[in-house]
Amino acid sequence: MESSLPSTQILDFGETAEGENEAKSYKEMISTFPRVRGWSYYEGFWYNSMFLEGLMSAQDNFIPQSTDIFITSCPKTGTTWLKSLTFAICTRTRLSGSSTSSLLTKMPHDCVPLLEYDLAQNPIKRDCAVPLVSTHVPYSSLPKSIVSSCCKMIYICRDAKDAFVSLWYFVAELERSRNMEPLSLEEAFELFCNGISSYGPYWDHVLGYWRASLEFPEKILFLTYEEMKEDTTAHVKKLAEFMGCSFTLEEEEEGEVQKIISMCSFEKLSNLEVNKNGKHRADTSFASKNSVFFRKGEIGDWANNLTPEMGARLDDIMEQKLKGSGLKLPR
Ligand code: PAP
Repeated sequence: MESSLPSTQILDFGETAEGENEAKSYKEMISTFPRVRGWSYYEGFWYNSMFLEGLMSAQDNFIPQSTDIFITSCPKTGTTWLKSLTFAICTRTRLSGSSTSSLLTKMPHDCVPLLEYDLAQNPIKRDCAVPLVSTHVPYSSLPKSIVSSCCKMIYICRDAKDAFVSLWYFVAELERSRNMEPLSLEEAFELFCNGISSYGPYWDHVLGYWRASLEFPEKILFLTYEEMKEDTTAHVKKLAEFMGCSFTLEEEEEGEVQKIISMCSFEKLSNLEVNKNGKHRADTSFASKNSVFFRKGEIGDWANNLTPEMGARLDDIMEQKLKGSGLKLPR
């Protein structure tokens, strides 16, 4: 998740009167939606109002480039890592000699724009040479212009327990930095198990992309954080192939795949000056430290935070919800 935002935050839809009216009408519509804590319910999912306005605007206005590739995920499932890998893969041929990757000086979220925030409206300011757009929007609510296009999508998901724990730490950290009282782990867990979390229900988010990936396997690549961790080399090659920029034999012999893996590793990225001390959306009222996007980067940290009973409860929920789908998430 890009950030937890005050629900009253006003999205800047541009300076035109038309843009202002549009923002106002989305706000009016959102104010009529069911609401729990900071989340509003729309088309079967829970959203922070800020991103919901962006989504509604994107549904009305966004037109993808035919070459766009969408990096899709529910919050805290490996987005930052996937953004950095795909960015490094598709920009590698641009870099020659003394050039260095932007990933060394910009945090991955600042290298790949977020549909429901950065690109909520067209025309937009973006580096059109980088064909990457990210989104946490569930498959069923993606703008029709994306779904009906030939654009490819890469989806990443993760064990629900680890995703929940990662989300809880992230939101708690952001809320503390805004002098807000964070939800307790137990309260947040109860809500999560009832499907109430940013872009949740988590299982419906996963299932939407899973089913779409079965229907359109050439368009949607479905990955898990755990399998990426287990064999990163094979997955980086798979990503490049899927994105239409496979590594050449020469590149492989020169260690290009390993260079990308090492540049995008948790250790490398989390120790860069920009990610240790930089700020994300620094000039906005909802700025966050880049470091909040890099916590542990491990599989199974849930066990240090949830009781075995809580873990078993969420596993059972996931099993029931995914039953019959053919998908088995790591646990
Ligand atoms: P986002 O939805 O806010 O973009 P996202 O990147 O999907 O967050 O998830 C953050 C998780 O990815 C964190 O997991 P943790 O809380 O369990 O530690 C974060 O540490 C982890 N992460 C960030 N960068 C990397 C990376 N380069 N390699 C592996 N894991 C990473």
